[in-house]
Amino acid sequence: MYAELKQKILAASADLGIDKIGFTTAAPFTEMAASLQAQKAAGHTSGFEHQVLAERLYPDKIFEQPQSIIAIALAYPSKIQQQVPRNRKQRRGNFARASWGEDYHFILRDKMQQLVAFIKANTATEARFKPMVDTGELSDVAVAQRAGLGFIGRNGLLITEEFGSFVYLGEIITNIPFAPDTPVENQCGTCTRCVDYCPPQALLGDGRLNAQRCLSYQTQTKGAMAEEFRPLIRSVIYGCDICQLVCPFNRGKDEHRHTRMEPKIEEATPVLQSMLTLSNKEFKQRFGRLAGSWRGKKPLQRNAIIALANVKDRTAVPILLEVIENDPRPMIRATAVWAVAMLARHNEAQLKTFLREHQGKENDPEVQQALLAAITKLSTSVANDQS
Ligand code: B12
Ligand code: SF4
Ligand code: SF4
Repeated sequence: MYAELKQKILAASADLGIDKIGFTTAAPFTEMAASLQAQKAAGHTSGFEHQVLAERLYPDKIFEQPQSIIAIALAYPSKIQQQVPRNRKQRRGNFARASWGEDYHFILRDKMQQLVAFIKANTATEARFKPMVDTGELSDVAVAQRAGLGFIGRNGLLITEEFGSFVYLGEIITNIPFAPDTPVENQCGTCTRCVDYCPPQALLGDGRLNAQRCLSYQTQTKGAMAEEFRPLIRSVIYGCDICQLVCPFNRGKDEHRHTRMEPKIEEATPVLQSMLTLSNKEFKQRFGRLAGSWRGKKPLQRNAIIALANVKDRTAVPILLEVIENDPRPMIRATAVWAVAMLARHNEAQLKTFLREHQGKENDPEVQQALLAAITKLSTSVANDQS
């Protein structure tokens, strides 16, 4: 009876703009329990995961009498189609691909709502549904893998045959007992490229990662970024795509199936200096619709300051000095002090004088510490220059 409905869903999903769909049982994800527990105990989690372990493992803890789970994937672009303007005095930063176009949570929620409406219209059963994407209880990659959408690579991501890992995932728990599809086994073979190329060596090698070391996580924290990670983010101010870009399964994959996912240049690759003095209103207007704005403007501004130092944009020094003098947030001032020291040439005595004068005005211990480190750095480079 439900085999026919499943066939109808498969046919309709393409019309709804769902790029891949699969079905699995609502059985517990017990095989993940040990890994989830061990990762938490080792301090390898980010804190962004759903925190109640039992609800991650047992679908019946979050849905009354679940019978199956429908998993969906939507493919997103990996290349910007327009020419990004290049200007040495207006260096640009980048958002990772998962933050291109409109926030994917909205797009997937809409698709799942349409799918639910279609199923309701095509069944006489008292059908119930619980859709989720990213912020739900379940592990999206584990559901997708079991539903046959693809395999989980050494980079921890779900890799599909058609679109590589450049897919967003969502799932719908239901009381309809759809027949499950066949899970896809790991196909990494002897490849270890993602593990080898991950700049902070965050990947453990078996599909798990130390999220605390992952640059994607590091760009999303609200406090100061540890100095170890600052040069590693280069010009990326949100997320990280390296373990996807080096993956052979992503070679040549660049899908443009959803207009809402198309990146706009000024959003996806903003001029870094233009980000430093944004008001809250301007920030919301420019970046509010991106997935990467979910933590607010402070982490992105911190990352933009770090990126300016990384790309060696010396034209940014005046605006950074303004930030040090006027920005009310100590973490932002401290990061700007660090960036100024990174951008100073050996003999920029003027900058040292500015920083020394600012020491007298600064009340915050975090900024005082950054000032001391910056002045020491500049003094050492001057001494080295003269020797
Ligand atoms: C928290 C989180 C993060 C954290 C931690 C990531 C992580 N791997 O744990 C941070 C902020 C670092 C992050 C980064 C990114 N994320 Co994220 N993230 C999540 C979130 C919310 C939960 C992940 C989770 O549960 N981790 C649990 C920890 C403890 O994982 P673990 O025990 O190591 O478990 C892993 C293994 O056990 C393995 N596993 C589980 N079952 C099985 C079964 C088999 C057979 C095998 C081999 C392995 C295996 O996979 C598990 C997850 O990696 C999911 C959405 C969701 N609700 O699932 C999105 C999600 C995983 N993220 C996503 C994306 C796109 C990213 C980024 C690419 C974004 C970017 N460009 O910066 C990076 C990639 C980093 C990476 N290599 O993982 C997508 C992935 C899509 C895909 N194709 O797989 C998801 C699914 C969101 C979505 N709905 O589309 N993310
Ligand atoms: S997203 Fe970047 S930092 Fe995180 S695991 Fe992948 S390559 Fe490493
Ligand atoms: S880069 Fe290699 S090891 Fe990593 S996920 Fe892709 S195929 Fe697997």
